[in-house]
Amino acid sequence: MKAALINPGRDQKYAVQEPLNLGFLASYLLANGVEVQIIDELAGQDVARELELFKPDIAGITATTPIAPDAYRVAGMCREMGILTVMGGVHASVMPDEALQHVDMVVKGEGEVALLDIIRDDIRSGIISRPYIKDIDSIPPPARHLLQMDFYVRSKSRIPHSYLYFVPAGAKTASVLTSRGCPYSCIYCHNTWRGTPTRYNSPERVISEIAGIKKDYGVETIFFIEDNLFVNKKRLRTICELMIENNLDVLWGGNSRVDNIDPEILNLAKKAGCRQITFGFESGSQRVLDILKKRTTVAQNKRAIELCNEVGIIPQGTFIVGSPDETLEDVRLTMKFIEESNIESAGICIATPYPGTQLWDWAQENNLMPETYSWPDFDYLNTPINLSPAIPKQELLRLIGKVNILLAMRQKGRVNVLSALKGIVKEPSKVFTIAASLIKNPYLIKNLAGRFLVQVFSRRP
Ligand code: B12
Repeated sequence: MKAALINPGRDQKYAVQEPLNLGFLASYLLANGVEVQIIDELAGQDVARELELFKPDIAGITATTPIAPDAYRVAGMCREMGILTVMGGVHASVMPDEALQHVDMVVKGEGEVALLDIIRDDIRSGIISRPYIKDIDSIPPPARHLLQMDFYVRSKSRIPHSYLYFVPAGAKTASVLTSRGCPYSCIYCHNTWRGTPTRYNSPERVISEIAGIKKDYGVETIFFIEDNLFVNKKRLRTICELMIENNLDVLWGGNSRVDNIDPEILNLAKKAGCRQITFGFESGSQRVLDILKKRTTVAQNKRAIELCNEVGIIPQGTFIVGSPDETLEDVRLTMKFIEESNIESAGICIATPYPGTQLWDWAQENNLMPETYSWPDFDYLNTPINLSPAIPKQELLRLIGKVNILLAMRQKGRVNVLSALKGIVKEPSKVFTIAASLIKNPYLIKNLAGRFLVQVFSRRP
């Protein structure tokens, strides 16, 4: 039995990190005797050509919401070739009926066991879900040898302004996922682990996986992509101690909530190579943090930045504007927070009601859904649904542009004009795309100027 796992999509802004989800599915299938290939359209592979060569019995496609139309296009191609087609991932999990119109089968939630059952039991149609895997050490590390690692380790050079801010220019990078789940329930978030307890890989497994990646791909930096690396401090402490003991010599970053850190864990993490923590700050307005059910305070946001700066870890983070009932005054508080906090790197996005989230339900209940919308617009800046009618979207974009410029001005380090120009020379067609968007929405000018400046000034390693 041969299975092809496909990462669809052509918008390379999404190609920051390797699709570890397909890596996990592949390693689980391989361990159970299935022949597997991963085809990564986002990394530039030609799906039709690879399918012709591999001739799989089954194709499995992953998708987040903005990628869904690409996933459906690829599904159509697979079915035309007579291949049994299954879709999984966040979008198919929350919109299974929609996805089922394009494929033979949909997997809801965690995919390893479901996909193996489909193959072993020759299931050929319907919506399938299986209980979650309790011991995630039983899933082998992602089959990175099947991923386009050469493409992804160069992520920092390809996309210098991504959130991999701590990665020195030109350094090789890779990602790991060492836990599944999140015990919190912020209203803008949906992930496939909903309803399952948070599960962790053992510290020993984490160390051996990272050591293996270093050896196989020569990476100097690692990002832990899980929702919250710092939520289980006991485990993280052991991981840090083992990193130091084993002289792992890797610089790393990860995500955390602002209330999950303290000076002790930060000092140990720094010693073990931690150089960046990405926080979901979300807002400088307590009213908005409460609306988002974030269960954090503005004071905690401020303290997290101070603590990281004291220890020498870059506090990076994301902010949301345009949340339900947000007013211009709330947005101003967020801008003031960014101005006063001396944070160097941050991402700001417009509240986007992804299907499956409480925000989505809120938008439906309050009749805020437009008559038509398309999934690719669900990308944080183009959101087709305005959740805060008190602030026009153009005003939000104007304010985001202003903050981006402020952040760009703060970047320390050397000027990297050459790499920015190289980007334009490599893809001249981008100039036309940008011009078209600007004509449609002049407020984007400020935004782009800010992003361009962020790209031009990159932090000294
Ligand atoms: C790391 C990450 C990224 C990274 C890397 C993504 C990548 N290439 O994997 C980057 C920065 C590139 C990124 C980008 C984006 N991300 Co992101 N990201 C994440 C994060 C934190 C972890 C993803 C991950 O690897 N999870 C671990 C894997 C193992 O889980 P999984 O993908 O759900 O896969 C399991 C099941 O879904 C299922 N499955 C998945 N695919 C398939 C396929 C088949 C055939 C089967 C059977 C099963 C199956 O089995 C898997 C293993 O059990 C998640 C949050 C989260 N906790 O998942 C957000 C998350 C996936 N991202 C999200 C979003 C919105 C985005 C962006 C749209 C943001 C933007 N505007 O730029 C883009 C879209 C990128 C894309 N290619 O689609 C949302 C998706 C919401 C939605 N409805 O679409 C999430 C859920 C965050 C959230 N909670 O809101 N992201």
